[in-house]
Amino acid sequence: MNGDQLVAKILKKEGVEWLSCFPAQTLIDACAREGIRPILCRQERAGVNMADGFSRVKNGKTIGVFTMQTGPGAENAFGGVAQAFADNVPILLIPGGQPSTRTDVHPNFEAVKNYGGITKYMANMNMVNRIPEFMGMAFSQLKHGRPAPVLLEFPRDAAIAEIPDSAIDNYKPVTAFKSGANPDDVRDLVSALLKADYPVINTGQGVLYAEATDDLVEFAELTNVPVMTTLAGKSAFPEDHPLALGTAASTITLMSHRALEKTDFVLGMGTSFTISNFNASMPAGVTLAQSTNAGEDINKDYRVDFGAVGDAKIVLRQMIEEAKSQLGEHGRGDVHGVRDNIANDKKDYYDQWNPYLNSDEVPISPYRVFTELMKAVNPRDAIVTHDSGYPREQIVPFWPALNPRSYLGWGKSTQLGYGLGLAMGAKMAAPEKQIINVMGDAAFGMSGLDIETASRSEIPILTVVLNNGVMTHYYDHFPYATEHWGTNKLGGEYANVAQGLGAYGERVSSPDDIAPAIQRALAANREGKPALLEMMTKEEETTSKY
Ligand SMILES: Cc1ncc(C[n+]2csc(CCOP(=O)(O)OP(=O)(O)O)c2C)c(N)n1
Ligand SMILES: [Mg+2]
Repeated sequence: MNGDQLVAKILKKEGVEWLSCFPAQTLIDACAREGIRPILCRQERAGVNMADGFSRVKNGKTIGVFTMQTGPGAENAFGGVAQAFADNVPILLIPGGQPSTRTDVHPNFEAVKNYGGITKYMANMNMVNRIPEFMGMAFSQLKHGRPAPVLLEFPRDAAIAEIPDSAIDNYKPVTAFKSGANPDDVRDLVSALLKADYPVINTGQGVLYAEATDDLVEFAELTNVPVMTTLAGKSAFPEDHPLALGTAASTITLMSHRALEKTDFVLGMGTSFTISNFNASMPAGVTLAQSTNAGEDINKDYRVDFGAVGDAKIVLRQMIEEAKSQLGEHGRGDVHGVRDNIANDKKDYYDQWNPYLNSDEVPISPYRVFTELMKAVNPRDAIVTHDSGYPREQIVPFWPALNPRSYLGWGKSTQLGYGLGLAMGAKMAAPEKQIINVMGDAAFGMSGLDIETASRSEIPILTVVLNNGVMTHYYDHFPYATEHWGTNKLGGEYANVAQGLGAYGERVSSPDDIAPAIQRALAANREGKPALLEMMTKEEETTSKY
């Protein structure tokens, strides 16, 4: 066999059943022959985003793979890889590479020379007999430590070089090994948490990757500590739980806001504790504790007083045992009136926001769109994601994430257009779920043509475009250009575009028409067709910030 065939067979052994791709790349055909379904995207960034959405929903247990040609393919994928790197998503990139006779010649693009800042490991897989070694290292990097993209540049000469068929026999799929924390660290952390007056837990996506939601619920109930999530951690704790504070991102629930005002102790569970525009800041002067499997993130942005380094599930089991040894098998009751506080804050929150969520305005309020979506689908059976801009700001605090990965929160980088590929990758990972991505009109412009990928490949997702004809609030960033040139404005008929790309498309202008239009779109999805609903919305600038 040749190098391509060997890579394809190794991918198969690693559990890869499909890959997103864009040619010219001979690996695509080798994979197809191994029964790995190739899904050809319309541009590389969307293909990378698909691999990313797949890895997220699979919690990195199976890895999303994207392959593309050397030169333009490798160059054009950069944005997608940067997004995955910023959000800590494990994906495997296999760009073609210059043959060894053409390296180090201007202006040939060499991926390994250019991707260093946005991958955790990369190599030039330049000798056919080293393929198993490189693939093993790549999968090991993907399954250990802080998740991130990994890149194997695969030059043509290694791809066509022959190797005995037996080369595949010795390849063993990578096992993910895990570790817990130092028991003394766990004891100190739990002791301090139990002594605090109003401790809260801020949960990140480490809990999702460790599949530790049940353990987190158990610990929270045992100790009666309320739980908020970061943007990436949204869905790691059920948002209908009496101890749930909701999401604390750039926009934040009132329950999270008040808890952060009151607290004297925050435990960051499975989080990098990154300071970002899209995460709530931790209050000054409170005791901080942090648990992560990436030791390099301890003390990165916040100096912490207590730490527990390890896999979130193992650490939570340790914390549960420690809490039981201090409190007894049944834990402690509602020592700080926490549940009533949350219930009261939640009532205040919805008293304030129900007028927005039930708005009858024309043009339509985006909040009303979310309300109708929440009524039309069971959030437990859905995976929802936003795009960059006000759609994210507006949906994040209100969409109820009730089970793990039912919402994909993102925003360490905030690339417009990411949500579409992400949603398609999520559908590949969870075909039984109703996938919804909510994007603005500027976001659609970035990636909308990949609706055709969804039609052609029968990936039936629902895209909701909030078409307000502007980039919301951008008039404020360039007032002169707005007044004289309309630089904040956009135009387009996106339902028509979607129809032209083979999807079900419908434009909705009146609030009364939202619910029936959603039903028609969901029906199209059930028939295997992607759908796009173009909601003619107002430029709504009000967001849940306190
Ligand atoms: C690739 C990229 N370029 C620029 C930005 C900055 N940005 C964030 S939101 C936004 C405008 C979004 O407008 P739209 O999609 O119409 O959503 P709206 O906020 O109007 O609902 C821009 C330009 C970005 N996030 N990504
Ligand atoms: Mg807009």
